[in-house]
Amino acid sequence: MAVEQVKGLNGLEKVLLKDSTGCSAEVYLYGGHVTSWKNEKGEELLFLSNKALFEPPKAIRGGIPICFPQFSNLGPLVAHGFARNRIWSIDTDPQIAPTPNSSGSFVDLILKPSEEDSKIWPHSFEYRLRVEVGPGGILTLTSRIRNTNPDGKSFSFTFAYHTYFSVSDISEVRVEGLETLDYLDNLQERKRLTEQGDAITFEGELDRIYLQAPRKIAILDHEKNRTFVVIKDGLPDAVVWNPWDKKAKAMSDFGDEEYKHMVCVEAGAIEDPVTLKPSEEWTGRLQLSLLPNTHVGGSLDLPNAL
Ligand code: TA6
Repeated sequence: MAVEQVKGLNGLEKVLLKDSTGCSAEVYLYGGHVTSWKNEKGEELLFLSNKALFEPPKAIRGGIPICFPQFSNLGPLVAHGFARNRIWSIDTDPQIAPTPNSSGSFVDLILKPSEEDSKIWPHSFEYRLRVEVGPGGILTLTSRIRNTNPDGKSFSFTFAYHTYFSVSDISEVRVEGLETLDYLDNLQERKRLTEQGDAITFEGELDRIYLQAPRKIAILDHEKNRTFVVIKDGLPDAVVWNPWDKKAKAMSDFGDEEYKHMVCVEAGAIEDPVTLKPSEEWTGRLQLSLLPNTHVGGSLDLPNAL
């Protein structure tokens, strides 16, 4: 187990995590942003654009951006809120017991609003984020958001872990677990539709918010013969996004061909905002794991280990 704080790109601070099997992750204090998750063979499992800018206030393109206190443009704030554009701190008082005899390694980060933040979002909060790698290379992000308003006021927010998965070829990728669900189609002014397919495949731009999605979602990469498994708690919805060629060209921090090698599957609380009274705390947990095959069809009856 190893936890080390070092200088990352452009002198931004990052924390390196390594578990007892050699699996690793790295998280920048800028944005509380996980930018790498590697298996025991050192294979990178998250997508990070070759053109990602590590220059505040621009969000890092790839990895796992944190969307808080607003997902997308579902409110008055900048798209996806401001948590991913802020420098977080190491949390020296995480107020939670370490996972008992875990073989993993973890870091606790904390974000509190600045005076500037309070001008655009007039609420006090403490956002604690634990990033843990292991056991067995599972990457777990646990967000705990507490309302610390002194004035007795509640607040509401929407949230997502905007995870970019690295895939060999988007045309060989299937997302399973979202069949028959209703979704809001961002390409049709968020029109509500119902998923008809027996899996999601990609032949063009796709940008959908699946509602009340199951706890487990699988992303099958046939070319690499591996499956990512997303397990989410406290996060009812799931966004699936690939920008395809036109949108790829329109993003200055994204390579024109990079859409072929990534897919976003984002666990979130989007359709129904989370509302907290003062001193109430919400928890949203994301667990990512990798299965060495693509035979997970059917009811996604995954090994209990997950
Ligand atoms: O999660 C999908 C999405 O909302 C897309 O509509 C697209 O805007 C993507 O997020 C990236 O957003 P960003 O602000 O990071 O460029």
